[in-house]
Amino acid sequence: MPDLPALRASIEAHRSKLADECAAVRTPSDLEELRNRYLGRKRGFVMLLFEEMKTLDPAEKPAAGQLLNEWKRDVQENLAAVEAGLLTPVQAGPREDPTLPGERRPFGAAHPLRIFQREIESIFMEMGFGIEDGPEIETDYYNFEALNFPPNHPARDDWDTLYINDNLLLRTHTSPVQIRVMEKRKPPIRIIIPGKVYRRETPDPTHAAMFFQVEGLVVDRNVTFAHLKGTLEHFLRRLFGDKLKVRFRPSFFPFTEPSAEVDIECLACGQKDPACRVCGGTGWKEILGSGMVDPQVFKNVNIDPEQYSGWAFGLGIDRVAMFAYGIPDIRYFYDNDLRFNRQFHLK
Ligand code: FA5
Repeated sequence: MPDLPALRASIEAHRSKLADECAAVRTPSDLEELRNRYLGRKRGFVMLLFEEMKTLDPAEKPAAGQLLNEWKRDVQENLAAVEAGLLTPVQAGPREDPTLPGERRPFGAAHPLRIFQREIESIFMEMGFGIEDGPEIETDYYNFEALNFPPNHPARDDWDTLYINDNLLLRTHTSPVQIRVMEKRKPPIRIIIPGKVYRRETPDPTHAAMFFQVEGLVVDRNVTFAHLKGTLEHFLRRLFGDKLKVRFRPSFFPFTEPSAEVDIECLACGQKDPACRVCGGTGWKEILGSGMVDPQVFKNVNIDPEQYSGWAFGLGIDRVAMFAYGIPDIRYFYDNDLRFNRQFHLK
């Protein structure tokens, strides 16, 4: 006849098996089978032990009853936990198949404009230029006033932009960084400043409302327009080849005097298509503005124009990249179409 210690030993034996059996459950029918084995009304282990309890010495029955009730609750809790696990998607789904090919995570790639910017940077670095940057949200002072655009000057209209308040705006060019650099540092200065700029502009094949520029600034003693011309021609021929046709056209910028815009031959139509959408049939496309730093700008940053001279330029990276890559519309750069973006590679 069983006694209390024997009953306790039986419970312990089942308890240690139950943990393994729960861990092996994979499907709802595995769980049902396990539930029947332990809690089935007729032959479940728990029920059989309750039957055995009836044969115990009456003095042992209360303790045995308590032990069995705890064990039954324990079994129910374990099975409920297994059931909850089966309901979570990971366990409910099919088991992992290690023979399936892995998931391919797409690699990121540099944007074509970034790739082109690096190319420009490396040509200027070869010539001993450093690289600087500055804020895209600018004050009126740096974007306009320090560059010789007094308030209400009509030249501001060509550089109209989005204002954050009366004093803060999205910069319209990279030229304000010239001022920031010259305030901090005295000549000799030889830098380029790549970055994003913003304008109030109606987009068309060669104009965007947000685009990239790279500014150049050289300040030293005895710097002349010949240095400007030679450096820019060298740069453009390194980009497009020795035979590239380049022309300097007199122009006006409030912060340079004299000023010139630089055009290159239209590489989209080869100067042959009177209906070309890129050059409008002129055969030339303006890619940058440039000039000798105006003496007033030097005075604004406490550099003596009697001792120093300098030149500067501002080039549209998007415009030049269009020619370099044969892209007929500037807006392709901003469509975020991966089929377009993936065609460009860092050299
Ligand atoms: C300027 O922004 C002057 N800061 C350039 C400068 C710097 C002159 C230093 C003298 C000394 P401009 O507005 O012309 O100038 O712009 C310069 C270049 O940016 C243009 O030649 C063109 O290549 C590009 N660009 C201008 N507007 C757009 C636009 N809406 N979309 C794309 N590129 C543009």
